Amino acid sequence: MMVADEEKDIAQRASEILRKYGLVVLPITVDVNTIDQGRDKVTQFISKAREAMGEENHYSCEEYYVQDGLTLFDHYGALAAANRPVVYIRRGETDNGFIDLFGVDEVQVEGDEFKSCIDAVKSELVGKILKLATGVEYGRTSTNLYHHESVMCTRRLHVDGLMPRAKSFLMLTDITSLDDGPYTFVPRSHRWRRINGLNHILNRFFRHPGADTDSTLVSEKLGLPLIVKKGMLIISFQHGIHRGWPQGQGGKRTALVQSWDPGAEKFVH
Ligand SMILES: O=C(O)CCC(=O)C(=O)O
Ligand SMILES: [Fe+2]
Repeated sequence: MMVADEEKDIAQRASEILRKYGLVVLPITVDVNTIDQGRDKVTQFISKAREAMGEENHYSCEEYYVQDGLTLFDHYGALAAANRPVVYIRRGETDNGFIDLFGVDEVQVEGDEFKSCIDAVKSELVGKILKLATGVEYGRTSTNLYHHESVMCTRRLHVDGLMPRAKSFLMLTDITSLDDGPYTFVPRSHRWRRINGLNHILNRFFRHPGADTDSTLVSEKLGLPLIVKKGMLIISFQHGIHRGWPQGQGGKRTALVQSWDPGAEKFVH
């Protein structure tokens, strides 16, 4: 599922892999030093915001919002539409402590390094690969940063929805083992329309306590964790089955995430 550096037409090859497996991993042209600098600056920004919040459960200033749980903005749409970046610390039985940063384009960090990383995750190359794989024009929606540190209980296998959607992930840290909590995908599951549709109906009908989009019919063993180095770009169909692998104590993962929807022209941040 990996496109080698030297392949002639990377976009063409990547689109074939993506169409077949629902996921492709390719190298991107941002040097490691730029990635390290960009990542360190944005994680410093997150630490600063958390410190400013102190013992409260949310805090806001002219530059950003920070919230522990859904305390200020209480659903995804509101977080994505906020007029400033939001450092959102997820709370709950699963994904507790997962930091989801909304509005990364507006985060004020010194230098150009973080901006270069953002440009890479939203690059036209991704749009081109999606178009070649599906025949449909995909547009960018939200751009986020995921920061995981010792998130030991993550949401199990799921789909983001039944309709075609994609995300590109630019890894800003090396994933060296399962303890780092790799992104995990069930190969070819973007084509399992009947299973995914049936699963949705069953979850509703039997009042499954989790989300309707949980892939309860699918064995966890089918998930392929992606042990990838920083600078690798993962493109994944989110109507395919996926999860974040549960981290070990001390495990770390930071990634930029760009969402893509067919026909979307809305640019949130
Ligand atoms: O990167 C992860 O941990 C998975 C997150 C996820 O399910 C998603 O972005 O849709
Ligand atoms: Fe997901």
